[in-house]
Amino acid sequence: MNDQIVSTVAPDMVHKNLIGGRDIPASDGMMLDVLSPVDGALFAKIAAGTAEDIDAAVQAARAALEGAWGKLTATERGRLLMKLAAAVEARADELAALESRDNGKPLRQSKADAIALARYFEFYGSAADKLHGDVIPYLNTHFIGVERVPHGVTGHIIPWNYPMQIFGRSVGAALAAGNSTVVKPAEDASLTILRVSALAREVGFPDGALNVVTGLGRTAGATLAAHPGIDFLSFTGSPETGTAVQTAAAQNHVGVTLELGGKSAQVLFDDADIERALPTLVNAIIQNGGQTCSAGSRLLIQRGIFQEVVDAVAERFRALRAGHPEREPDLGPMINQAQQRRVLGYLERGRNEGLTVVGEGVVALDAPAGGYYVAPTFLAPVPHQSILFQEEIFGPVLVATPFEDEAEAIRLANGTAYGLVAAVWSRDAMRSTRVGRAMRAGQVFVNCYGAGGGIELPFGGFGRSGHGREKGFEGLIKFTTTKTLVIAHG
Ligand code: TXE
Repeated sequence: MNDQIVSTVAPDMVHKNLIGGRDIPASDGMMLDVLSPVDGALFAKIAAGTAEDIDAAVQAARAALEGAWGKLTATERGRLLMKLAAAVEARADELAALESRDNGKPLRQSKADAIALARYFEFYGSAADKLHGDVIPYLNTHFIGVERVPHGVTGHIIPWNYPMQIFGRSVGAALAAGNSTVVKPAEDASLTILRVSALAREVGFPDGALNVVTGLGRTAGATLAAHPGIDFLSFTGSPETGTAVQTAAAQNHVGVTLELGGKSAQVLFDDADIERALPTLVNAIIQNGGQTCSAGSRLLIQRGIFQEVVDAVAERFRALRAGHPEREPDLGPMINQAQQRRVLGYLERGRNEGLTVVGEGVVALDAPAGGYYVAPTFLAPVPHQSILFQEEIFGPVLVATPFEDEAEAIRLANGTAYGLVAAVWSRDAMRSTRVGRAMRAGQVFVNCYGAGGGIELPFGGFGRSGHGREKGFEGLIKFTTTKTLVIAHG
């Protein structure tokens, strides 16, 4: 689509790339339509970033490293991030409204994402000048200093499900460590990242420290992943695209962090506090319409309490309502029509497998007709061979499976290709600790569940969930490498 038909959306909803501190249209002038998942209506346009745009952004990032950005002290970088945190927090309502329109999540969730984004900048901003190296004892005639240095120019490919949070955890850490960055947001949800990047410019980030090129994954994303000027890559998205990104990174011999989703299990033993667990079991799959990498999408329930828990969860599911994000629904629409079809496709396959729906919510009667809504659905019992037990659906679909004993619980919990998050519910502290330690997951919760996983806590997976960690101090370290200086002094 070219500039001539840009007038179909409000002028402030036509967005350019941010390269070297300037708003620049795509090199060929092309734009992408942005449809709101709330009602399917066209409401914004973004630049359809090209290979030339990515190249310009990488060059701008390199120049920033060699220029004003690279000259800042760690304390100065930290202060800038803290200023940005304050600016984001002050505009949390505005950012939330924009996110809900762009991504469809309920307003309260968008607001929580904006607050979390501010907290990421605060966390990494305050850590910037606490990131220090080491002195290693060696020969008495030598002094050995090990310095922590940034990789250089880092590339960040962001998905659409939590744009603000994933931007915060990855770009916040990279900037704190002193890298300059090139960001490719998801084509379905770029707007809050563009807005926050404009705020970064306003609070004084030097030109080129933070560059954003919007556009399609197969063009802008693939070019960024393969660009020889990139020194490290951070990717969150699907396993298939993760493979493509890592393959591209391998050609340039650079490192990559991959966070690729999950099929996380919550294990309930017969001594669990069921009343305490219930709201968490439901929220862990309903939050963001189940479009959460760490969604608690499988319930493993000990045989003796299986029916009781299934009945109680089913009852809660029947009260759930998908609807317009501004009308306090339990969940909003799916991000786009493809995702809606994908989720409905899984439900169809479940029906073909003969699985039973035990609890189903509703799509609100006043949900806009053109939106991509899906009724939350709970199925039980679901055998572990089922595709619904094994694959990430990324929608409001929960499955429950009974188990007999501890050994079977562990086998089932670890019985998918993923390994992102898990939870154990039991009043027996020794058992929950034992089982928790046996889980193959990057984060394990006991008698609680943290979909999203916390800003301060390292987050990432095993197996098909990817490798490397973001969030917490470990996430900051990931955006650095070491340089050892050996000084002979006689
Ligand atoms: O992901 P993609 P999609 C899972 C979830 C979902 C499925 C598909 O199961 O249903 O993936 O979602 C960019 N080179 N997750 O298709 O394609 C793309 O533009 C470089 C889990 O949206 O992985 C976007 O910015 N980049 C997940 C980002 O990659 C490319 C979050 C993610 O898109 C590219 C999202 C390419 N060849 C989906 N192709 C999580 N871990 O939370 C696309 N992209």
